[in-house]
Amino acid sequence: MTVLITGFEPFADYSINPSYEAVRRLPDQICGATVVKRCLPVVFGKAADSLEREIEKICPDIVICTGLAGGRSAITPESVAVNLMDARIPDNEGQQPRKQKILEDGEKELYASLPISLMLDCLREAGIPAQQSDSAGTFVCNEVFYRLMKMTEGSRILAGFVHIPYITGMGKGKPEMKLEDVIRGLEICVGAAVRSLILKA
Ligand code: PCA
Repeated sequence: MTVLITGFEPFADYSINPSYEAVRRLPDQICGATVVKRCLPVVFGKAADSLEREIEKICPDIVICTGLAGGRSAITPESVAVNLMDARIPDNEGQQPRKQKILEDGEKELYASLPISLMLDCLREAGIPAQQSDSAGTFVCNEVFYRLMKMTEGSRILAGFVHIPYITGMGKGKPEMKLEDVIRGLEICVGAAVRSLILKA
């Protein structure tokens, strides 16, 4: 079994992006599955195009994309992606779409196929703050999430998005989590997805 997990490069004024900092430190095997890690650009269009190419190349059974949601105090698996790009800040190539659809004829919403409740149970059991989120925003993370769900629609691939909080030293008064806890949290999310797929087989 193969899991593709992605984080993002830094964006806005941040010098690091904790999503990729955590992703790149994950073990190469989790619950017997091979873990492939990639870093996506914070650029509308390009991030999802690059994800699509990786999915075609790697043929993963599970895809988990992760990104930073500064200000949140828990690991937050996202339930739903919306067909909307509305950027409050420019992406890393200066694009700033306002009130635009991702796919002209696409559904309004697409739902994650990851086992979110199981992931939340496992995270909480390990003492890691965790909560379902019902909004991945309207920036690059949501676009990647929406296009990921479109790409994997009707397939057996389990896919979805997990937002993570600031890590220690980044929050400037906003909630933070230790990098080790974010890594452990993502490892738990991957493990839960792998086990649920094994149970389905
Ligand atoms: N967070 C941004 C984009 C990249 C990232 O890590 C977002 O939530 O859209």
